[in-house]
Amino acid sequence: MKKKVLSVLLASAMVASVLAGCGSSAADTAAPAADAAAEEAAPAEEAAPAEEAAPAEEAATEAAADTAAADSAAPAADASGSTYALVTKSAGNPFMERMASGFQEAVEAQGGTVVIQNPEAATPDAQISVIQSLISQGVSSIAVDGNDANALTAVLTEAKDAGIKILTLDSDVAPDTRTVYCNQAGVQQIGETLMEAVYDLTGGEGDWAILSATSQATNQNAWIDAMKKLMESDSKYAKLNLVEVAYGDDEPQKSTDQTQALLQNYPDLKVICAPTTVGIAAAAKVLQDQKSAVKLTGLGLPSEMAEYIGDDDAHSCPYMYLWNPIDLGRLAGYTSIALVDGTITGAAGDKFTAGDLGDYTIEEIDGSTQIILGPPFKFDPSNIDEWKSVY
Ligand code: RAM
Repeated sequence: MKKKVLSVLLASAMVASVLAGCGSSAADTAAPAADAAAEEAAPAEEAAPAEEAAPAEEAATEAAADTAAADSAAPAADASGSTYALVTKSAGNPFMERMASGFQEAVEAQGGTVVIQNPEAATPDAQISVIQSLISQGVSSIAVDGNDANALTAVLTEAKDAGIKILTLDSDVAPDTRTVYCNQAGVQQIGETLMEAVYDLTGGEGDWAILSATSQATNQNAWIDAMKKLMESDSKYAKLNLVEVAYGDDEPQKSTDQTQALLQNYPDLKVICAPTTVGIAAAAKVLQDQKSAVKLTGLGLPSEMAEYIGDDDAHSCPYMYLWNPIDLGRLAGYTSIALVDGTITGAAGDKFTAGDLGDYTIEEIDGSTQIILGPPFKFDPSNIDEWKSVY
């Protein structure tokens, strides 16, 4: 995957509004790991710290030139006359809101009309009813953040039969019901990154638990499976004991309750890993308020987690990871346009330019067609203040 041309503009992104700054991402700044992401080989810890990449003002001119070159090589698509829909996992999730803002910005910049649907709950049923209404509206494309791998098959087939282009982002559905999956980072890479964090924070042995989103969430389940497989296959993890996978359903209160239950049920618990931004924020507050010795890691939004990130006993989360949700939405927006205007069909090898995110090639990964945004990025006390106002 091509390195993003705007990586060096991070500094300006951080002083601009979130929307205006969405061209720069945490993944972008992790440039040295970006090429390795395609191979899903490099643990995210090897990524360059944001501050190494961010203030590289001398590279800004070069980046601007790259952008101009990309722009002249690939004229902006004209998306006017078409309506591009996004169906998020659920309303009230700040990750989804940022993703939606990126989608909207990318599509509207090309003249397209955007419809964002946030289902009331993170369930497939709630998504089925909004997708049915989008079919009635006759939208051109639907980008879905799947609440279930298989339960959306019938409604998405109906949409496809009606001539609507279907793609997924963040959380996939059954591959034969969509054209392509905009994946934030390689599944294996996320699994390895989180497993390594658990190993580090436990000291390599003892009880740990996962606080996930919903039990059907395709993305969380894939990451959890990757972690479990690593534990089974690598003797390095033999002394780690995964006591439970709890589900907070991406609801703050349920995630809080589940965290409290984990603390109560497992007195020897050392670490909770929450691969969900909603879960990690809820768990961080519980652990920090209770001055618990249990440490937390996982996937979190810097804006929600800044007060919990720290190396000392007063903070519950030494470090965590994520990617840029705004850029993930933008990538899905550009992909939607490319599908509707026929630049791509979603087949492996298809190439297109996702605006200033750069050029992408659709890859065949684990038997399904995907576009990978970039590697996960590590947030710790050294960089959290830089990022908390970005997303
Ligand atoms: C939550 C959602 C989303 C996931 C992030 C990390 O916001 O479950 O699907 O990608 O966490």
